[in-house]
Amino acid sequence: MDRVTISLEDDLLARFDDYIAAKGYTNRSEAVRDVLRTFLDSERIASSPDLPCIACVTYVYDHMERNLASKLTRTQHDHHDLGLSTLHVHVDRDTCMEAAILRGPAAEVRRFADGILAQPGVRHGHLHLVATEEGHGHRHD
Ligand code: NI
Repeated sequence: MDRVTISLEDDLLARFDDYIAAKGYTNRSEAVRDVLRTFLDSERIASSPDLPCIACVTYVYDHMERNLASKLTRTQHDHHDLGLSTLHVHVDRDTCMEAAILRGPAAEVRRFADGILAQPGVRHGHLHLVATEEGHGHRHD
């Protein structure tokens, strides 16, 4: 690991220190590494539609909303090659939350997620995309 020294304006550093304290970081280096990684990965994903990704799309919806549950199921079947697993939670009498784990090229995963999140009645949608390196499989032993 290389050591680098950077200069920051006082108010920018103060904002950064407030942020990392609120997030529970105990040192700046770890926080800077995480911020850089997040920024660079999102730039890479945005500029490389074919980049292999793993993703989690989460959303909340009302299962009594007309045809919505079957439309969401239809969308998932239309993209069965991208979906690895879906977790469904019955939040209360009317509300459901789903978390779908997807794997595929960044642009296709985003299109799939957009197709779900743009449905009328789907709320609190969020897509978390993480770049994976193809051919860098790992073992859990
Ligand atoms: Ni439900």
